[in-house]
Amino acid sequence: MTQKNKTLGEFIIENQEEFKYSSGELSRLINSIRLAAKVVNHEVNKAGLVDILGAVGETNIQGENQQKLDVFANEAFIKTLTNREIVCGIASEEEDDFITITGRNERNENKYVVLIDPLDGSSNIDVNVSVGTIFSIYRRVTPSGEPVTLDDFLQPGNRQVAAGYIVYGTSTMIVYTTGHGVNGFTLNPAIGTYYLSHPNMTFPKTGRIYSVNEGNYVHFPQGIKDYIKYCQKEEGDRPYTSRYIGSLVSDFHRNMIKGGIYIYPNTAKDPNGKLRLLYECNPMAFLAEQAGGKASNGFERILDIQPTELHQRVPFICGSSSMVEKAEAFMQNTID
Ligand code: P6P
Repeated sequence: MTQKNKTLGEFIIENQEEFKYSSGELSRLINSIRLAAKVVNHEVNKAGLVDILGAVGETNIQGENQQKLDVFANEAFIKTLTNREIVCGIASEEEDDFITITGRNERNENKYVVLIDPLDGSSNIDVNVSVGTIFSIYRRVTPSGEPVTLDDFLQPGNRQVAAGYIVYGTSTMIVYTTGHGVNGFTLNPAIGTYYLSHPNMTFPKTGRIYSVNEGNYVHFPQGIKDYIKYCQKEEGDRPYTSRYIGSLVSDFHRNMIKGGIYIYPNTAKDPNGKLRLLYECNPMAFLAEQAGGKASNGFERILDIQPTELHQRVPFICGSSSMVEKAEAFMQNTID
């Protein structure tokens, strides 16, 4: 079958043998994420038409206003993953603690846990700018059949078995990896089917786009200030172009296609950075590396960081490898 008219379902079946140890569970897990994404996509696309905009008046553990779509997306993914009894535990940006999934017989023999940011970039919802869902999948480390513990979730990103995102943009796409490259699938909303539209996605080694919220410039570490000035300097192929959507999934997706770097450093408001390690940085870092890019906190590989808490934040520099290396050199003051 030619690449261009392969569906996500056909792709999963064709690549089943790549999910080592999996008895089809990982395939069923990706399929359940596909279903939940369609449910969320339907609501996101009509957000302006029904009274689903605006905050529910509550805040999540991040201290952020919860948007109604945040709550809807969180419930959609948790319900789908729970009903299909494919995972033994779930952690979500919208949930203070992880959720234990017990099977019908109270013993859950499933071997995967999922960590999700159900609707990233939600501050863009009310202004009709693209948002996304980010997911990260690990094999549990505690004994099968027992309730999951925090140890199952606090695994370094280099232990992920799969990761991906859904971008609800001008078109809805699922982009994911199981450790064998990155592939993108575009939803045909007329028939509710995802088609392989972006096979073997790869980050260009370099690029001319930098994505950072320069409103926080005065609070950036000196190395990031120096890197931004480097991007803006008239020299060689510079100045670069500044593009910042305020939605990690959208900025990442554009940079992976065109080449570029995304930076969210520590700031006065977020001394450890704003992005969460477990369900934003690790999955995006896994995708970036699988696509030939890089992801670091300025000093070490994101995927090697040993997590210490569920909602911990880290500084995040991610994108084309040569751009990330240059930013790291400024951060480590080893620029020549
Ligand atoms: P700021 C959205 O809240 C998010 O987590 C990312 O999707 C986005 O890149 C970033 O925060 C935007 O944060 O502080 O620039 O508005």
